[in-house]
Amino acid sequence: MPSVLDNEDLVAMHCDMIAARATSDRLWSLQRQGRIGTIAPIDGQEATTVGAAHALDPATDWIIPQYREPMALGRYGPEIMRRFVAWAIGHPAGGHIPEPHKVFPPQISLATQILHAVGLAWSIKLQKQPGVVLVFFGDGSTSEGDFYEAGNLAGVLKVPVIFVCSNNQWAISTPTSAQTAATSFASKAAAFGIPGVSVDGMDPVAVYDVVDAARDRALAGNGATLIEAVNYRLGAHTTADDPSRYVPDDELAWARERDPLVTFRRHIEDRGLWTRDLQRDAETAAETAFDEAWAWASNLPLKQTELFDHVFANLTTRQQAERDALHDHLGEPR
Ligand SMILES: Cc1ncc(C[n+]2csc(CCOP(=O)(O)OP(=O)(O)O)c2C)c(N)n1
Ligand SMILES: [Mg+2]
Repeated sequence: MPSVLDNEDLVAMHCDMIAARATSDRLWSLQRQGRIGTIAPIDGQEATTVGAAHALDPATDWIIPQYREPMALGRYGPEIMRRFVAWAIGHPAGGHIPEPHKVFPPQISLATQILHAVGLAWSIKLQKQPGVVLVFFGDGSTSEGDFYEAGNLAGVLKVPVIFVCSNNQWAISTPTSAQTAATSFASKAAAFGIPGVSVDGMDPVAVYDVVDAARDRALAGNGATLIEAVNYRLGAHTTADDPSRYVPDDELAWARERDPLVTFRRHIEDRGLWTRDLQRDAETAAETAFDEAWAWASNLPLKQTELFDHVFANLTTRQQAERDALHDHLGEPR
């Protein structure tokens, strides 16, 4: 499949991957300094996220991330990183990304966001709005009932949704061999009556191409696609994990050879699009962007009762009672 990406796109994708890795490293070190809570690094999954995001139109297409992807969504603007850093600090407001940004908050509760994606895509279809919904989830999420419910409904309703299973080979310490007996995660699409495709998730252009095709299909009214992006988790599951206890050394060494930041850099250097100076400039720009996001998020006033905002249009009676109790506990007026 010929890619429609031009040289500028390739460079932009590489810059977004550099920014994602820099963000991952900075958040890791902030956690180690005790300045933020648990964080899940993205190392190894940059090409999957960046390639997919570049196939979308930020003006019309929604992204529903899991917990790693927000740091690789530079294409959707600096607001996404600012809010993600705020979320990492512990601001409830970090979970709310204001319009016109079409990005959902990070999701920790596995697979629940896949249902949200199908619901959103259904509403887009009913309201005859332009655009598609792309949802990220991991290999581990495919063992959740929500994945099957969402996939089934998407198939029946023919909604404009793109499922991207970021298969990083691990669900914490559970390897894919213990996750499924299926030949691939993409093969699960057969049960939903939708196309399923496996792609090299360490290659942003390959991911771009399959997401682009899935988007065309969705926009033409032909419904959902399941994409399995095969990559490798190069780091720990989270800052609370020690992968050296279970990831085989030789397997990790093999995966590191395929690190998208190394291989894609080589690719654009070979095409005469990239130099050592440009690499240094991009790394500096990524650090500056993180500094700005950190400064913004650190100065955000903490409003814990925001926890209850932006969940439902009208809170349930029980939620109202819980919010009132939190106000009272904090000594704030209701
Ligand atoms: C419903 C639910 N069950 C269990 C967990 C605990 N948990 C957090 S991350 C994780 C593994 C997820 O693996 P995968 O889906 O492959 O995503 P990855 O972290 O590898 O990107 C588990 C079991 C959770 N967050 N939510
Ligand atoms: Mg996984």
